[in-house]
Amino acid sequence: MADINAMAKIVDDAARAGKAIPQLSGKHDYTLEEAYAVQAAAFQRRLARGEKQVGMKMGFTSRAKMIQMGLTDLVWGRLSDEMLVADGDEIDFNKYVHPRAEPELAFLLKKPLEGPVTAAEALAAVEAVAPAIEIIDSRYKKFKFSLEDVVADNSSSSGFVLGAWNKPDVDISNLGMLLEVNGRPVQIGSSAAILGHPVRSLAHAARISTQAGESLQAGWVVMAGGATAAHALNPGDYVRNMVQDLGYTGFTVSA
Ligand code: 0L1
Ligand code: MG
Repeated sequence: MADINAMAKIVDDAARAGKAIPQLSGKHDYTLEEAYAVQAAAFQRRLARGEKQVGMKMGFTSRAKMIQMGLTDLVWGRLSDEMLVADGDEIDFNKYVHPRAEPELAFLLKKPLEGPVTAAEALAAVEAVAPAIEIIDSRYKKFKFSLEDVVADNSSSSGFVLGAWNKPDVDISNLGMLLEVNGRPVQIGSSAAILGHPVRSLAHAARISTQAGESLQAGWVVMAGGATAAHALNPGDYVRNMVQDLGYTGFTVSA
C-alpha cells in the first residue's frame, strides 16, 4: 500500500527547497486516488506551517496543454495565500526548479459553490473575473511525470498572479489572450480554449471539489486553467498576460 505521508513529505520538501526529484512513480506504485491523497497531505503540511487555503486551480483545461504534456485528463490543485504573487512583483528564480508561466483567467467567488452545478449556476456564484498567470513548476526532473505524479505534486502549481478584478458581466467566452515575455508575444490564445468557455472549468471545479469533500468557499479564487501551452521562464524575464476586455497582469523574474 502507498505510503501517503512519506510521499507527501518528498514533494513538499522538494517544493520548499526548489530542488528536482525523481518521479514518485519510479519507486511507488500508486493510484490516482492515492495521488490526490498525497496532494492533500502535502497541502496539510503547508497549512500546518501557517498557510491558508485561498482557492483551487484547474489544469489541463486546454488541448494545447494536454498536447504539451502528453496527458488527457483534467487535474486540479490547491492554492494557498503564500502562493499569491502580487501584481507587478518579482519572483526569486532560485526558489524554483524550472518555472513556466500560463496565461489564465481567475474567478473570485461571492458564495460557496457545491457541485454538480450548471455553467449558469457557476457564473451566478462569481463576484469578479481577472486576468491571471499561473506559475507552474513541476518538482520532477525535466518536467516529466505520470498523471499520478503531477497530481501528487499539486498539479505543478507553484504561484499565481492576479490582475484587477472586473465585474462578471463581461462576456468571457472568447477573449483574446496574449502572453508576453520582455514585450515579445510568446503565446497567443483565446479564453474559448479553456474547455470551450472558462466558466465550464469553474463548474468542473465545483463538482470535483465537492466529490473530494471540500466544496468551493466564498472569497476563494479559482484559476480556470491555461489557454495555451506553458512558457518556460528565464532569469530577468518580465512576463505579462493581456486579456481582451479584462486588462493585464504581470511579474518579473529575478536576474
Ligand atoms: O494546466 C495546468 O495547470 C497543468 C499543470 C500540470 C501539468 C504541468 O505541469 O504542465
Ligand atoms: Mg495552469
